[in-house]
Amino acid sequence: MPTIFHRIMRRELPAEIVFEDEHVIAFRDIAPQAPVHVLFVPKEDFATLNDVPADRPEVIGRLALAAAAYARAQGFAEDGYRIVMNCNGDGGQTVYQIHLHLLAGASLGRFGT
Ligand code: IU
Repeated sequence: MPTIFHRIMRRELPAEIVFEDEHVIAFRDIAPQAPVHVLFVPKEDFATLNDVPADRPEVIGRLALAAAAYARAQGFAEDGYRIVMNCNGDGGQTVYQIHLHLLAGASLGRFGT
C-alpha cells in the first residue's frame, strides 16, 4: 500500500531531498529528533524489516552505506552518529515503508525506553 514516503518519492509531496540514486532516496525528517535527522528509504517496496527477504541483504546494506556516506560527507564520521530502523508497533514504526533514520549533530547518549 502506498505510504506518504511513496508520495514523496514520486514528488507528489514536498520534502527536502538530500540524496537520491537508483535504489535509495533520502530526505529530512519533518520532526527532527536531532540537529540532523535524515530518512533513507529504498525505492523498492517493503513495509517492514520483516518483509525483506533473507536473500536481499543489499536492500538494507544500501541504506546503511548511503547513510554512512552522507554522514561522512557532512563531517560527522569522527564524532559519530546513530542509525535506527523501527519495526512494527513496539519498535515505534509509524510509516510502513522501511526507512533508516540517521541522527547526528549532537551527543545522543544511550538508548531511551
Ligand atoms: P518511524 O520509524 O516509522 O516512526 O518514522 C517515521 C518518520 O517519518 C518520523 O520520524 C516522522 O517524523 C517522519 N515523517 C516525515 O518526515 N514526513 C512525514 O510526512 C511523515 C512522517 I507522516
